[in-house]
Amino acid sequence: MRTQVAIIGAGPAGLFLAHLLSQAGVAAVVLEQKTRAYVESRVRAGVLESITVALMGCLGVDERVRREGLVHTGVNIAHQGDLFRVDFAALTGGAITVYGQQEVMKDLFDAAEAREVPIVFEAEQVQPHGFEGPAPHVTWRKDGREHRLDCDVIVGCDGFHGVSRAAIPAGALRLYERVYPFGWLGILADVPPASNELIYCSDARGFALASMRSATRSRYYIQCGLDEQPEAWPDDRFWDELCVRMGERAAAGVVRGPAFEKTIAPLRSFVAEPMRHGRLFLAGDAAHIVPPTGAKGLNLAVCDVIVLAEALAEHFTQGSEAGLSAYSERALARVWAAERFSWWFTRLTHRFPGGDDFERKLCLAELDHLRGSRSAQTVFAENYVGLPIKAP
Ligand code: RFL
Ligand code: PHB
Repeated sequence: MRTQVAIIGAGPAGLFLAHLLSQAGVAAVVLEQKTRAYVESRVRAGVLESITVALMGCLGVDERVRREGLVHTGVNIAHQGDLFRVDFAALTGGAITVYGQQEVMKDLFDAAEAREVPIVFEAEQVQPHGFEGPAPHVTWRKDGREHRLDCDVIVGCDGFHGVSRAAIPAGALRLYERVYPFGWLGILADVPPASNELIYCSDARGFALASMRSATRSRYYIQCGLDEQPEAWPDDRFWDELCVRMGERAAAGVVRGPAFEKTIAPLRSFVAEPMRHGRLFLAGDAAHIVPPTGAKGLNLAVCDVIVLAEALAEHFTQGSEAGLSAYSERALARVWAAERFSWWFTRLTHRFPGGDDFERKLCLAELDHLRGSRSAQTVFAENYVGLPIKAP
C-alpha cells in the first residue's frame, strides 16, 4: 500500500490533519491503535479557541458546534471569597466556545466516514521506519497479519505516550519538562452548571474549576494529590471540598448530583524540539504537553496541523521544501507562548506542596493585581482566547 502522508494517531491532531490534507488533495492514511468508540469516549478538553471553531468551519464540520457550542465572552476567577470576571469581548473582541472534545471527535469521524478519509482502527504495534532516508514507511499488525504503508512523509499525532517521538534517536531531540506535584480529579454530573461561564478558583486548600458541557451537564475539577484514588472521593466528599474551595459566592450556584467519570489526571509541561526528524513530523501532544489550566492542549494541536497541512500541501503541489523546513520553528513559537501561559496560570492558582505562606501571599497579590488592572486582564484575555499563529 502507498500514500503520500501516513498519520499515526486518530486524536484531534491526526483527524484535523487528515481532513485538511483531504481538502488540499493530498493522499493520507490514518493509523489508530484503538477503536473509534474508545477515542470518542475519552473525556478531555472542553474549551475551544475561535481558531479551532473557524477550522471546523473551513472543513465543513461545524454544523453542531455552531448550534450546540456555548460561546463564552469571559471567565470568572475566585480567590479568598472574592469573585471577578475577565471580559474577553471588551478586552480583545474575542470569545471561546465550550464544546467537548468527544463531540469534536464525533463530528470529525462522521465527516471522515462520509468523505472516505481512510482510517485504520485497531492497528497494533504501529511503527514508523525509514524516515531518516528516502523510503519512509509504517508497519503494523491487524487481524493477525503484518501490514506496510509506504509514504513520502510520516506524521506522529499519537499523543504523549505514542511511538513516534520514541522512534527518534536519542540526542536528536531536546526535551524540556516540568512535572507538577499534584493532579486534577475531574467529574461529570448531569446537573445545571454553577454559572453560565467558567469559574477558576484559587483557594488555600487548592485549586478548583467549575466548567460545563451543556445547560444540563457540568464538569468540575479539584486539585488533588498524585497518590490519591478517585474511590477515596465519594460524591459528598467531592461536592463539599469543591464548594469550600470555590468560596461562598461562587459556590452559591453549585447544584449537586451523582458524579460519573471520576478520574485523576497528572499535570505536566513538556516540549520536544525540533518537531521534526527527517521525514517524520510530530504534532499535538506527541510533541508538547501543557497543564490543562489554560485549556490549550487541543487548540495547540489544531494550530500545529494548520501550519503542517499548509506546508505539506505546498510540498506536494509545488515541490517546495520551504514550509516543511519552517514547520517546527513556526509551530514552536506558539507552543512556547501557550506553555508560558499554562505554567503561569497553574502556578498562580494551585497550592504547591511545601509551598510556604510567602508564596501564597505573592499569588494573592498577583490575583489582586489581575482583579484591578485592565492591562493585566488584557494580557490574560489575549492568551486565554488564543494567540495568533506566527506568520510564515
Ligand atoms: P491524543 O488526543 O492523545 O490522541 C492521540 C491518538 O493517538 C493514538 N495512539 C496511537 N495510535 C497508533 N499507534 C500508537 N502506538 C499510538 N499511540 C497512541 C491514541 O489512541 C489517540 O487516539 O493527542 P492529540 O491528537 O495531540 O490531541 C491532544 C488533546 O487530546 C489534548 O491536548 C487535550 O485533551 C488537552 N486538554 C485540553 N485541551 C484544550 O485545548 N482545551 C481544554 O479545555 C482541555 N482540557 C485537556 C483538558 C486534557 C485533559 N486530560 C485528561 C489530559 C482537560 C483534561 C482533564
Ligand atoms: C473542561 O471543561 O474540561 C475544561 C475547561 C477549562 C480548562 C480545562 C478543562 O482549563
